Amino acid sequence: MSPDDHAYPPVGRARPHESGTTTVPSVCPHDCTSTCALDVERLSNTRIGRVRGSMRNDYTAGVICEKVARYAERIHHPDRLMKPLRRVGPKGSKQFAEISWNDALDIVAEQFIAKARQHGSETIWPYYYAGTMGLVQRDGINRLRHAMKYSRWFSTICVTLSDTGWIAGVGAKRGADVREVDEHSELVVIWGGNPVNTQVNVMTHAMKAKKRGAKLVVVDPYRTGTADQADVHLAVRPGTDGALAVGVMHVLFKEGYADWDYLRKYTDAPDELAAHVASRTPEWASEITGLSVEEIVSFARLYGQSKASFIRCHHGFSRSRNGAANMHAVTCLPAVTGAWQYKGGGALYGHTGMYPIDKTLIDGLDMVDTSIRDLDQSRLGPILTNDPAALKNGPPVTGMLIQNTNPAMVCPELELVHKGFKREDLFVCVHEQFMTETAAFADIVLPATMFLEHDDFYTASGHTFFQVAKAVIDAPGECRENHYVISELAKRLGAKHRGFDMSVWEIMDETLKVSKMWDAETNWQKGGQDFHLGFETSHFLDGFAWPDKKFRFKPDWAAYGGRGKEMPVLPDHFDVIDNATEDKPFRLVAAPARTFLNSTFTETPSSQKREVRPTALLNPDDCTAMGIVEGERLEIGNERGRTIVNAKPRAGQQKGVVVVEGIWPNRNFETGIGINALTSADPGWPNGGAVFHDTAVWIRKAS
Ligand SMILES: Nc1nc2c(c(=O)[nH]1)N[C@H]1C(S)=C(S)[C@@H](COP(=O)(O)OP(=O)(O)OC[C@H]3O[C@@H](n4cnc5c(=O)[nH]c(N)nc54)[C@H](O)[C@@H]3O)O[C@H]1N2
Ligand SMILES: Nc1nc2c(c(=O)[nH]1)N[C@H]1C(S)=C(S)[C@@H](COP(=O)(O)OP(=O)(O)OC[C@H]3O[C@@H](n4cnc5c(=O)[nH]c(N)nc54)[C@H](O)[C@@H]3O)O[C@H]1N2
Ligand code: SF4
Ligand SMILES: [Mo]
Repeated sequence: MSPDDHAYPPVGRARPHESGTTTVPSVCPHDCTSTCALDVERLSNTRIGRVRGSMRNDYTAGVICEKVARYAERIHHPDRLMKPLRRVGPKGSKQFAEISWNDALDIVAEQFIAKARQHGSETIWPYYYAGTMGLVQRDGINRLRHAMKYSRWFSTICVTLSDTGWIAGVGAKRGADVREVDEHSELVVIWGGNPVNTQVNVMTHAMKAKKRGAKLVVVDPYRTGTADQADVHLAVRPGTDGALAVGVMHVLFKEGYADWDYLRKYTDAPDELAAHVASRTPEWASEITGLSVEEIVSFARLYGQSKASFIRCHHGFSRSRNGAANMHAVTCLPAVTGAWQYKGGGALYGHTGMYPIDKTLIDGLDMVDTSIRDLDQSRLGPILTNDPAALKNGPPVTGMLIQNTNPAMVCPELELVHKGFKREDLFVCVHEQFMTETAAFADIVLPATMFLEHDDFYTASGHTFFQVAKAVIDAPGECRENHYVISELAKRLGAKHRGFDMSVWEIMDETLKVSKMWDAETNWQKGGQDFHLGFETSHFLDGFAWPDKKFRFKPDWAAYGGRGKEMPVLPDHFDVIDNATEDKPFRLVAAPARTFLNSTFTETPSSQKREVRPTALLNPDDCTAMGIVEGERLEIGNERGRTIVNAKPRAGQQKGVVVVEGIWPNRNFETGIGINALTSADPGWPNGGAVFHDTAVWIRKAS
């Protein structure tokens, strides 16, 4: 079969359409909870113009971020990979020669077969993440994994801690709809996130509420663009949100803001909780969080007095060793005041658990063999440097296929990741849109399509629509979609599953049919299917998602295995974070930058220009005490690594907190290695999850 027979639309080619400029619908595929509905200006079969937020989706409501509005800059970038490449110089040297698709795929298959023969099938570890959130193009790699009994995937880099912490109390990954905020919320709390940078649509809705007179509170260790918009900014110490939430609950119970009728009907252990928080005073919380007693008490009163209070729980505050415990503590607040009962009240962390989609065909779930080891995505450094525990005492990883992720920039303990990628006995194939720092380590590089060049469908986390998107333009050069690579490798490896013989569109249609959802064409025509569950269910007024229907103040942490038994029984400050010490007096938050999306968009000139350079934001008093002036070169480091950044005093964060925004390319640092050289691959409690904002560091003037 030629590539063009393999899929409809023909691989790398959009459906036929009229010539001239038209506006066509699409969906943003990037790793962002907004999953915006887009209107794309199509200038020709091969070029796009402006990208706009669509009005057909009332969550997107016509607004998208600046980086995707300028997508033409990324999709038509002169540095896009166009041809398959074979490494001809040392690993990481970027010396490559062009090669045909057939030869490239043959080499990958031969290498995987040879490595598996030598070490067993678990020696191959397909490695991916959410560069595209499209379910077929992102997750098809798992079908190949399971068909070949390659090492399984323990996905930990993003949502593990936050999912665990949310589900521990609520029971399911869903919540109240942010669209309610516009008209109904009296108070909006943006907790542990910076949506001005990371999901602009939350701001659309929060600002509509604010215009009506609702109050906006932001809980974040530094003065973000989001905090700038707030009535109240609570600049906590990183990793102490559990203490803040518990201190707030103390006031809620003490001052009569607890709704006992609600508590008795909807929660598991309200009396125990009330007794427990009685000893956790605002003074106690102040000591841990660094906030004043007054700040804690007045926030508690504001929260208690507002019936319709909406907490938008973000991921940022879960990226600590105690992140799941902190997320759970925050979710206890609306259960104490009964805010769930009101339109515009309650909380949302994410909606993805609400879609009825059956992913068996996409992921090959009918072939899973649980006796095969799973490896922790975030522990790539220890894994590639042959740490026996990280490898679960199994064979070394000697073969990798990497799609949709750039671990040489985004993973913690980056020194180990790079050391591992240089191993001569490791064969790596990277399927990418650009010559990323990960692709530079590869033996074979394959050029990938972008979302406007292939079909796919998308769940969302921030809203409740399920959206289908069709290719808008033809793929440039020899770029091929992920599904093509997976299916072609399957043929060469002898992997058997019907999914490898279907087109993306066929996979979508069959998946939608078995899931009892609209078929792909209908979904596309109508601009997405809304799975909103209605007020009652989305506010858990028909019960929380547990057999006894009660919110859990006492989660069954032990059920998660790992170190669940070590966690506090009731919400508390769980002190397992990387606390500051005399040698490492600063706590580092490695926060997202506005115009980078993880490492994506670091290749576009306008983003590079806006973000300027790797910068350390410090409390002005710390700068004065250390004699540091703006722009000064600072060495920042710990036992894992060190790098150099430029100082910037910034009011609105506590002393002893340092913030470095953005996953800058390693090449942008004098040391040749970026901020993730300092972050740790330690798994969070109870059972894993990356801890990017939980890092003790020292800071010195660079020599
Ligand atoms: N522009 C841009 N957009 C992005 C991304 C990006 O890198 N850039 N990344 C995308 C991805 S993969 C994700 S998962 C989402 C994440 O998006 P969100 O869920 O919205 O979370 P973040 O904005 O990452 O949260 C970061 C904020 O959390 C704060 N924070 C860190 N530690 C703590 C803490 O202990 N307590 C509290 N209260 N706050 C803390 C940081 O200071 C920072 O301001 O964004 C996506 N969108
Ligand atoms: N310091 C620090 N580090 C972090 C974080 C942080 O806050 N601070 N956040 C963490 C989080 S939340 C996450 S989710 C991870 C994300 O880390 P990654 O998943 O690595 O995300 P990106 O850096 O955006 O890389 C995605 C890559 O996929 C490629 N890609 C996009 N679409 C396709 C496609 O259709 N096919 C193929 N083959 N490739 C495609 C893009 O070109 C890009 O290089 O980073 C983590 N790292
Ligand atoms: S806000 Fe998020 S989903 Fe929307 S266009 Fe930007 S990156 Fe895409
Ligand atoms: Mo993420």
